[in-house]
Amino acid sequence: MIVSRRRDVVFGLSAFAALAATGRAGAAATIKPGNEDVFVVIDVQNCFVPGGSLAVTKGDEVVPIINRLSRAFAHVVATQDWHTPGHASFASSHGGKKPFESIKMPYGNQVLWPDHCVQGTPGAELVKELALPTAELILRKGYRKSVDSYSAFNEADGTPTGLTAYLRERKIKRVFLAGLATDFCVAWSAVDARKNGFAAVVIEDACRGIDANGSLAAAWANMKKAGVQRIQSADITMPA
Ligand code: VGL
Ligand code: ZN
Repeated sequence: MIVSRRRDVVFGLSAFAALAATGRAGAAATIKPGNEDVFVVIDVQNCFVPGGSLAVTKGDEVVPIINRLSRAFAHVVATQDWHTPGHASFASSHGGKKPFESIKMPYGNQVLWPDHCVQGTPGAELVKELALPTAELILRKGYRKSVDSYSAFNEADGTPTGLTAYLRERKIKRVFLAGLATDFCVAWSAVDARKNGFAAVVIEDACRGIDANGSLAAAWANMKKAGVQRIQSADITMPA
């Protein structure tokens, strides 16, 4: 029958269109953020996008995704990696060490990085195209010269940044995370969100990773173990 065959073709096309739009068959936006949810946008700074001193491959691609997603959230927070000159996480602060080597610090293992996100420099500024008009807080971290802070919640030696107290006081229960880099500041923030008693959800396609020495797979394993949920931006219900 010609009519039903034509219907098949039409259905086939729309199913294909849905797959193309979401990357997954049958995907539907099933998560609707509410008043107890916060969107924490991690370190979308000039140093971490192409052209920056610690550029994350395709790091700039997260910007339009994050800008769009932010409209789905009643509460938005952004973070900035905010190091002193000569910071302990810089390879240049340790004679003979090269970026991506590791050293032992009193608080544990420390990967050494190229100089990046130095306080007050253009590289430390949020990417110009990042548009978060409703953001309620911009939190800076990593500003103690001898202690790194990948996490937005706790410095590498455990010292709280104040974000846990802020979110608790605001009655936030669940933290959605996106930004740069998946395997360092996003992952550590997500795991610490769990440790501090929040539900944590990482929006994978709104992040990009560094993936140094297998760090991306290790980070996802750590996050899974900590009870972090892994979703895609298409899972979030957008306002009309
Ligand atoms: C980051 C390495 C060093 C990040 C910050 O934002 O993921 N990575 N500092
Ligand atoms: Zn840093």
